Amino acid sequence: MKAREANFDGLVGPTHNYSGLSFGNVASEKNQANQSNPKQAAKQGLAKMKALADMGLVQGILAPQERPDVHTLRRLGFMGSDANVIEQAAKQAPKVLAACCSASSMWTANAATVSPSADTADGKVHFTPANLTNKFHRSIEHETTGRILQAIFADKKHFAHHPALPAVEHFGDEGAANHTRFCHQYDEQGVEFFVYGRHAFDSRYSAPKKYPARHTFEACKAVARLHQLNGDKVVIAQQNPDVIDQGVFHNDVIAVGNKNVLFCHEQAFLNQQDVYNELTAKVGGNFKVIEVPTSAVTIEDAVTSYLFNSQLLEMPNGETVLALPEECRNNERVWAHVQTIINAKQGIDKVQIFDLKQSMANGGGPACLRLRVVLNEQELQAVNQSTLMNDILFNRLNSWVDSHYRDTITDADLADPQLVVESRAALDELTQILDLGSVYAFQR
Ligand code: SUG
Repeated sequence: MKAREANFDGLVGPTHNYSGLSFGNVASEKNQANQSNPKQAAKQGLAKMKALADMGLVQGILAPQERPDVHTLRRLGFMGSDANVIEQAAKQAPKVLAACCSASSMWTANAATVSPSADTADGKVHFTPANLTNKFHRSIEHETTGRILQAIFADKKHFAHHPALPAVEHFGDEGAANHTRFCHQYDEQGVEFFVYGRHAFDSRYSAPKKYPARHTFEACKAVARLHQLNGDKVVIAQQNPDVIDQGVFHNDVIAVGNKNVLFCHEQAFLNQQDVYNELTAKVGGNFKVIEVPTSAVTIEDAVTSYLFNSQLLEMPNGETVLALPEECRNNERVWAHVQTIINAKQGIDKVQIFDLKQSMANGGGPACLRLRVVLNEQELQAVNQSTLMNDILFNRLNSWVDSHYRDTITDADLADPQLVVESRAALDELTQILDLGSVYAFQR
């Protein structure tokens, strides 16, 4: 049965702000305490979703999470009314409050790892929400993420949902940001490519020295087991620790793949040639690597432009489009190399530029904002149809953003108890629009 790749983008939540929460993510650290614009952020994301839907692709929406996360603040000992909880946290632990206000669930490449039914032994699509243990503000996402995924992919005949891996550093899991699926046709069994930053149980292996390696080898193995993948169709590779130390905090900051194409930097992986060889052997003969040399694009260029945090999209007419953030056009070397790649006709036919500045300033490009789910026709029918983008939903969500979102958020605004009231009102309406049931109820 024919299958297609659907992209589920995270809708930016009403508390989008810059709190410098992600050590190792250069943009997050650099933009700390800058004023954010949640309304613009949400609209930039919606415009990308609409553009992909207009290209004839399946585009879904993942709802934001409830922030400030009063439920977590209560777990940390803040008491009283919701307003009291916020006020106390603002006074005693402003950084903890900021973490509990982050709209970071927008980067749905980190929501989960997804294996299509063609790859799994039981023929179901498998989902494992990522525990995101390395960053406190992200470690509080997976429970709600799981509920949202189950509200969208509800049919047990087609979809299998696992809880997140044990939430400790040994099993640090960042989801699809470190996972790529290669195949010839989407409906055929593919090769699932997992990338990790370090080994948790074996100190003989190298690891970054300056910045954290968020994802472990052991997490990759566990997800491959849970998803019942065939070992002959799995490749597990280590990210180059030196580039993690230069700000490449996820593999999707230095590599992206689709079907039989891997587009990556020459310094992306440890033992890079071995990785190519294993992928070539397992994917099959026409596996193609479009490798970018340091002489053309430095690691710093890659980190600031997010050239590789792009979406490699197969159009209905068979062409491949590379969806890039505007920052790539603003970097002369990167932009020149993009032209070289297109002219070389190596497997990328066109580029499409998106303005995602609000998300980029926190280190989130086009690829961070989307979770890929390959679905056959029956599975696509079984998806909650209210979450699929179309003209009507696009207009409805834009008006929803207009009526609920602020134009600015600064550090000081996070202490405003009114923010939780506004955010809840917005999400209550959104659960109706997207038909999500009571995904936030357990937090109230
Ligand atoms: O986890 N930034 C996110 C960006 C995630 C990007 N995702 C992928 N590469 N797939 C992170 O570092 C910053 C929040 C702040 O500082 O306010 C943040 O969480």
